[in-house]
Amino acid sequence: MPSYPFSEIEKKWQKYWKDHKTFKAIEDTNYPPDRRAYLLDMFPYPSGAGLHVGHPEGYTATDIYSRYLRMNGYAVLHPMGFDSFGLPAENYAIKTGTHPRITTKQNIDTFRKQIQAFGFSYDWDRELATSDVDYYRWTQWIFLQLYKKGLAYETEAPINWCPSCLTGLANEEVKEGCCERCGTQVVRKNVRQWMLKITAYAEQLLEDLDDLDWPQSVKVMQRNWIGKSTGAEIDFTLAAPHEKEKITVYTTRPDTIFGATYLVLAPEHPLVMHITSKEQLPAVQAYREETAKKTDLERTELAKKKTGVFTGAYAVNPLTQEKIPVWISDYILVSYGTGAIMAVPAHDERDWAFAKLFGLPVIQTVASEEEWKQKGAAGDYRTPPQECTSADGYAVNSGEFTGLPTREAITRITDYAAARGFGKKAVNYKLRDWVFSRQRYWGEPIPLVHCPSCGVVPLDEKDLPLALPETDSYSPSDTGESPLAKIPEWVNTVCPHCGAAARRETNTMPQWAGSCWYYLRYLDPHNSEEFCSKEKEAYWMPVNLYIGGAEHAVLHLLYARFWHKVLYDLGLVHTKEPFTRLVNQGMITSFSYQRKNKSLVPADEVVQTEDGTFKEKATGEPLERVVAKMSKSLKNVINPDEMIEQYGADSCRMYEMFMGPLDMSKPWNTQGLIGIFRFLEKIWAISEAPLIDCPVNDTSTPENAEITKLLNKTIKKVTEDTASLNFNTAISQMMIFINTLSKSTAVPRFAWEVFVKLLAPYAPHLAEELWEKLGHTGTIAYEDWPLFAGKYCIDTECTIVVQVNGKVRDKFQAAMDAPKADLEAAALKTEGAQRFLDGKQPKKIIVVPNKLVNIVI
Ligand code: ANZ
Ligand code: ZN
Repeated sequence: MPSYPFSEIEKKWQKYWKDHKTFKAIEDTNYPPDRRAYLLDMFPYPSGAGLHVGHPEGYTATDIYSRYLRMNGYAVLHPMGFDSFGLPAENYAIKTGTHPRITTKQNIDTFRKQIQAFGFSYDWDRELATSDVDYYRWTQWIFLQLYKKGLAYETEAPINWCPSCLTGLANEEVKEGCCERCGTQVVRKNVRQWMLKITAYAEQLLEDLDDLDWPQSVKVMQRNWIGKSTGAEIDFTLAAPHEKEKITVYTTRPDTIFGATYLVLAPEHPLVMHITSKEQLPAVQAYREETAKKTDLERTELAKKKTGVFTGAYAVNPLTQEKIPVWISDYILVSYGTGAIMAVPAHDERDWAFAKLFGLPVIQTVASEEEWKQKGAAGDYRTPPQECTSADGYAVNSGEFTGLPTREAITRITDYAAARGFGKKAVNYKLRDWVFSRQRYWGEPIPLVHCPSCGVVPLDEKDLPLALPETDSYSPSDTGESPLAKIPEWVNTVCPHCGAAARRETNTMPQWAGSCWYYLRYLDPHNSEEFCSKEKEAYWMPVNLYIGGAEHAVLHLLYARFWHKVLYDLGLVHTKEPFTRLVNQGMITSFSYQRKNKSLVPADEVVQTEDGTFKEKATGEPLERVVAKMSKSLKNVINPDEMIEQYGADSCRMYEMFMGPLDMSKPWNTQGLIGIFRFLEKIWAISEAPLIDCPVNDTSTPENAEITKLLNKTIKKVTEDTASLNFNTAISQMMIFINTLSKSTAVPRFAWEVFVKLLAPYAPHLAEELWEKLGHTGTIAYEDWPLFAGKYCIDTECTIVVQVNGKVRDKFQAAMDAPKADLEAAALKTEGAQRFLDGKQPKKIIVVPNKLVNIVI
């Protein structure tokens, strides 16, 4: 078999595509709107580690789809760029003194080269990097629009503070109480922060999810993150000596109010110091100080034991008129609802734990369906329950509301409170405003000025960009201020409003800012007048398919939707949502090797024995092969450059698609890549043999008839599977076809031409070369996608499985749609059936046409 010269072929065609700008996207209005496609990859953060084999998984998928749509007559926009602001470059600069601009440029150059080696059909003229001043000028411009719309505000707020990175973190960047980047325990600290009012869009962000063609899991995560809760606010008047004051609580269960035996305030609640009695003051104060040190997570999910202090004050339950004590506890968050609750220990787990700890009374107000059936309205529900249940049921011990099903009781009691002026319906969201500032250097400067007389003044739009100044000191100051605060030439400026001496804002934007709108800049990346022209936006938007990792379910994907909605409300984009369809690629894992005690052994310390099992080199201990995340320490990281070098880009692309369904996690196995390489070698070998000329879909010889049938079936399968992103099964079908061609004595030219086109999106370099070998000039990229002739796709024969008592015993070939009696007779004659029948008469025979015959004996 002549070896397949992939290296020359791939270099040759990559140069051709570049020289001819083959994949340049143009806004040609001859393409109707439904023939335009915007296919987007989540652009990479150019880390120092270089490309991971997980990156090209999604990129190959969008690339196959892009190439497929071009061949189907679509105008396609398929761009690539870099998300290049962020902490690692800055941390590296602190360590080495190399400017983040320099390392970022080096990393981008490496990434670009690695990505280009795969032969993706990007329009490279649209490349962008979020840290380029021509790009972030428009990030700053959009920020000013948000600011002018009242969606950016400054606050002195306790934030999640990483004592190691010396920076504030968004809730999303805190993982189990620790900094997502460095793992240090996060603490609370008061810092001056810029916030974005994403909460103003909570309802729209929630509602519009319904119409998106996104994975259900991502939608669920966004819904939970937004966390809409409906209930009521109810006022509790305080008892003397504070009878003029009231505490408003938020509850989702107003139906349980007859069981509210005490109130709990968040320790930071503004009323606390006012109502606390003299005796309780020291304890309350000490408790407030303790609370200030804890994060929300430590106060809620991580808290093992409830804590709290009595304030000495009492309130009156508006339905029972009972005097009930007012406590403070850190399980009540000041930032949610009203920062105060009515505690119903019988039906809320947290209240139950608290009441048990402090010996507070428990009153049942909901009976389960079962209990209600047994005891009914006249039953006795006075004994305090032995456990807490939050399930719905029927109201009990609830005065005139007793007997109402929970949902009805909620409405009725809310209405009752509203009619008497001590309550109203209320909605709350878990979603918090977005902490939009970082005390770091390598980010977009926030284009605002602090003037002693005018306050905060936005820069004039014409004074953008506000460029990052040069410096060689990237460490944040230990006051928590950004390194920019240490550059007086930059900080000191004049007020754009009154001209007096003023100071620039020194916080920078978080890493998520640049990725909130990059898909819009691709539309018009060189525009120096606007962030993107209206015509181009109208031509391409919205994004038809967006592919990327599932880890972005709530961060990037929620922030980008938020900015897009703001731009929509400003009339700057024409759709409410940016990404119509989203697909998450599965993670590419790797094999790893595990000892009996479950510890993992680095791959280079493992040998494979002759019987195919694995053992540890040093000790000979048998190891089990398991699937794990790729990691440097396990030495199981696959380097894409080496794979391309050894097997070529086409093999790598096809292998990653052949590994399994796009959205599933799957382990890398270089043996599988070699299998694909052999498949491409086979294709090459066929192209080296002479072709025969005969009419299209010729059936004049048995061999041609077989090829014609299989070819049309292959067109059908590859078309359907490519269109539905089922690339692995499309490749299987191509393999079936090639196996048949390999056995044939002479391959008809028409069949080969069609196959090369089917191959083109998957192995584009090889396909271009084969197309040229077929005598064509120019690129295959815009050739018409083949159509199948339906009549050749119909099967005339099928395989019938023979079962005896439900177990498979034999099979035979039959004509499609053969009569049942014929199938029964043929099945009984098979050797497998004969053996098990052993002369007996069958009790029953079940026939499933075209599939199986089951003989019951
Ligand atoms: C009384 C009650 C009785 C409650 C019952 C629940 C069950 P979601 O669904 O998360 O909105 N709550 C209200 N504000 C709170 C705060 N700032 N910090 C901690 N907890 C707070 O939950 C709303 C419920 O959480 C509210 O309804 C309140 O407890 C509590 F059988 O009120 B409930
Ligand atoms: Zn001023």
